[in-house]
Formats: sequence, structure tokens, C-alpha cells
Amino acid sequence: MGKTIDQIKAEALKAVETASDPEGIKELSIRYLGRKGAVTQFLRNISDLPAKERPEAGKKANETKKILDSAFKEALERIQKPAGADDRIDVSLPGRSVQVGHLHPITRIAGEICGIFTDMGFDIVEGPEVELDYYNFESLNFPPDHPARDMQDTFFISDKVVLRTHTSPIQVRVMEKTDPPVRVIAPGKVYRCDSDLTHTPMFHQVEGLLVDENVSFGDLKGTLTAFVHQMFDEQTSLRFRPSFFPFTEPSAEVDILCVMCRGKGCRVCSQTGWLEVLGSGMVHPAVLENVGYDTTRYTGFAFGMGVERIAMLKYGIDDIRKFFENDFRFLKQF
Ligand code: 2NM
Repeated sequence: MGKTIDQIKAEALKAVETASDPEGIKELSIRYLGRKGAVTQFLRNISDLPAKERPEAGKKANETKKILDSAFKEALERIQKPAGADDRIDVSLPGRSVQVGHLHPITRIAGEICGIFTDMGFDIVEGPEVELDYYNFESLNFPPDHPARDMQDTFFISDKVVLRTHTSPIQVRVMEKTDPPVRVIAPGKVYRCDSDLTHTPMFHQVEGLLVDENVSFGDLKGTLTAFVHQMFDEQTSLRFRPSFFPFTEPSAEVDILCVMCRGKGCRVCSQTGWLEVLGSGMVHPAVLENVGYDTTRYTGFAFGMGVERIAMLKYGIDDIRKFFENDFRFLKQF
């Protein structure tokens, strides 16, 4: 009878301790675990043992195989470590700082805009991006042949379904469900067939709506003036210019004094001294009728703005597409 498996194991572990080069370890691995190695031979000869000793011997031999295999691997790692390398930690080294994430600049500006209005008592409301033609156009007093309804400007899902082109449909849905007073702010993604330096097919809007008794154009002016002073600063004056929207009458576009040149005229304001930032007006009685409001009792004002446009002015960015390229070097500046 040859050596016991315990003897083989003890002998191998002793040998691996004194091995000092990779070749030596490889040799040991062959001598014990190779095709003609001691452990392999032992396993092969198990059938020569008395039947009742076989299961125990087989189990032990297999365990030994595993133990030796990992002992050889460990020894190889120990030997192959470069000279001087050790496992001690230099606690005086500066730590590796973790990269902290942050909100996308558009998300931040949208939050800032909404925050100014929620401070005034407006509630934030949301709605579907895939919208019925009825809510996106018809309920808002767009005539059937209005150019905005054109395939050229609107993404159609089907005859009666579109990607919303503004967040006003959210406000129509709110008015349908709620009696005045209504004071809501509607932020969200909107979609238009348009793409250049200042337009992307998807952009973000924030719109506001207030309906109550005795709401006047003066209330609209006061609300938007307070907003601009908080968003930019108290020195940023406003100018209301007559305009047209199907859903408001009268309508006004709001310009602010150029944030770059303060009215002197520069590249940003195309030498006019003013920047267009908002659309607004008194809600058209036809829109109020469509949601079942009593137009002899209630009036309202509404306004809307593009978040990217506000962000571009605030940060002096001239290409809207930079917000959507996901270039981390650009995004992490804000
Ligand atoms: C704008 C400009 C003017 C507006 C109107 C409405 C609603 F639903 F009440 F009719 N919501 N938002 C509105 C008015 C939006 O964006 C340039």
C-alpha cells in the first residue's frame, strides 16, 4: 500500500512553502495534480481499497485536490508580485474623490421657474405628451386651417392624435375638471417639427394659467414682472408688445431688457436692447366656453415660455443643441 492521502497532502503543502519560482510551482502542480500526479494516482487506485473505505477516501482525495490547487495558485500570485509591492496602505495619501452627479441644466431652470410660481400660490400640473388634437388645438380656439396644425409643424400620430406642441392642453384638462379659482403652472416636454441653432424637435415649456373673478391684464403684468425680477434681477425691466395667439385676446409678447448689454445693443439682442422671453394674454372667452366656464363671471390670464431659451439667456449659450448632446464637459459647468 502506497502513501495515505493525508501524507501526500502534507508533503505537497510543505513543498509549496519552499518553492521560490513559478517553474517550481508548475512542477509541483504536475507532480501532484497532473495526469500521473500523486493525487490523481491515488484517486485511480481507490478501487483497490476495501469497499467500506472507498467513499471516505474518495471524498478526502477530492478535497485534497481542491486544497492543493488553490495553494499552488496562491503561491504563484505571491511569487509573481513585483519586488517591493506589499499590502500595506499609505493612510497619508489623499482620498479618491467620488464624482457627484447633478441635475441637467434644463431640469434645474425648469425647477427654478416652477419654484417662483409655486411661491406665489400656483399648483404644478402635468399631462400626456401624446395628446388628442382636441386638447392640443380645437379646445384652444385654433381654427381647422391654422398653420400650426400643418404636418410641417406638428408630429402627427394619427388623424386625431399628435405629440403636444405646447403644454396648454394640460391646462384645458385641469379647467374641465376644476371650477375657478384656478391657479396652475404646467411644465413639460413639447414637440415641433423644427431644428436649427435655436430650435430642437423636443424642448421644454412652462405655461401658467389663472382664472378667477375680476382677473385683469394688470394682474398678468404684475405676475410676470415679479417672475422676471426673481428669475433675473430687479434691474431687468419688461416690455409688453401686442401679439396674436388663437387662445388669448388680447395677446402680448414680453421682452426683457437685454441681460448682456442692458439695453445698449449687442450680438445677443441683435442690437435691439431687448430679448423676447414670454408669450401671454387674457384667456380667449371661446376657450373658457369650451371648458364650461361662465364667461360673464370669470376671466383669466395665461402665459408660456421656453425653458431652453431662458437657460440660454441666463448662461449665455448660443446653440440650443448643446443641451442635448450629453457632452459631460458642457453639462458639468452648471
Ligand atoms: C402662451 C402664450 C399665451 C396659454 C393659454 C393657455 C390656456 F390653456 F389657458 F388657454 N395656456 N397657456 C398661453 C397663452 C401660452 O405660450 C407662449
